[in-house]
Amino acid sequence: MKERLQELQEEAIQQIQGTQDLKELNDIRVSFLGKKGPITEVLKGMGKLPAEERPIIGEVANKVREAITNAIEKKLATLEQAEVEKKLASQKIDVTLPGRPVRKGNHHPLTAIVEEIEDLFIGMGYTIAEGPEVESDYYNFEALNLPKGHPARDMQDSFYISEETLLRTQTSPIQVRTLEMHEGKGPVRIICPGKVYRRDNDDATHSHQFTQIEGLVVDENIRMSDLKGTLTVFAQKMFGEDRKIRLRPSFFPFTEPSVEMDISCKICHGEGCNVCKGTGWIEILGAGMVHPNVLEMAGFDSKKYTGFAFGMGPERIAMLKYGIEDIRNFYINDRRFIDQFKRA
Ligand code: FA5
Ligand code: MG
Repeated sequence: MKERLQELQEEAIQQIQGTQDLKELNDIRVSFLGKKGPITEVLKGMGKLPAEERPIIGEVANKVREAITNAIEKKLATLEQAEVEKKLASQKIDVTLPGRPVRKGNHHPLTAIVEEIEDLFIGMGYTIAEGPEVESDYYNFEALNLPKGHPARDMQDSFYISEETLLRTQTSPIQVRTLEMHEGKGPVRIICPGKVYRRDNDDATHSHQFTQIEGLVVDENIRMSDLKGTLTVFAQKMFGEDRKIRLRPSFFPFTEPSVEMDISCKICHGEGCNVCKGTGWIEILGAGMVHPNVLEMAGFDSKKYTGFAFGMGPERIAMLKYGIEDIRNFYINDRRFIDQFKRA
């Protein structure tokens, strides 16, 4: 019996030393030390031994168990250590690898030009006003001296939402909203940037959704010369003194007299091209002296107060300033286009 136990011990230790695998090691433990294992089997036969031999065999059996258990624990420790080292080796971090660069964003060129124009007018004492893009027929047209059925409504093909609401076709309704808020008292000096919508056919200089910046100044003794001076300062700051500016007589129902301002084309320098449609000039804004009807409807005394207003297209201004040949570039989100306008 003693020999059998010793054989088992040798056999177990051989197997334990031979394995390189944690699971296999556990299997060895179960197979030798488990309830159905050979050692338990041997001990079951102890009852047949003479009484004086039993404690001797019992002691041997305990020693064998202890030896196997110790061998397993030792092996377990080595295998676990090896496992940790393997992990460390495979998950090593190379701290000398270069990092991934973080991409810096930049302003969309349209945002940048609107902010530049805002800054310019804020510098001249204007404040910024805003209004809704879904606008009532009253503010977009009627209060601007364009009653229902007025032929000049056709100048701006509109997206109607219902009989009385539409996507604003211009930022001019903010003129009326601002005047109403002032309750008949000047001075008023604001600019209003925002999106506007028209059923225009898209081409190099027209988009069905575009941006306008409205300007409005109302006070006592405001004259046409104030408008002209303001627009000239604006154009020179924006485009440089060498670019040509011209004011043409025009018509808007909400201004009288009315003008439009053109800037000489940057693409062809006045010779005529696709962008300026062969004229050498590009229209950037409409303007004029606020019509007395508009002032009166908004609660201002038109005998005491006069004013001027203008509405410009920042896309057109950016095109002229940077030589952009197609307005659609602002809306197709091509990074190669947008990234050219990174600020220094
Ligand atoms: C107006 O919208 C008037 N509300 C401007 C105004 C304001 C006049 C205050 C008098 C007093 P107009 O339709 O011309 O006017 O448009 C003004 C500017 O918006 C144009 O000069 C042009 O720069 C720009 N614009 C007009 N239509 C488009 C379009 N489809 N795409 C891009 N820009 C446009
Ligand atoms: Mg026009």
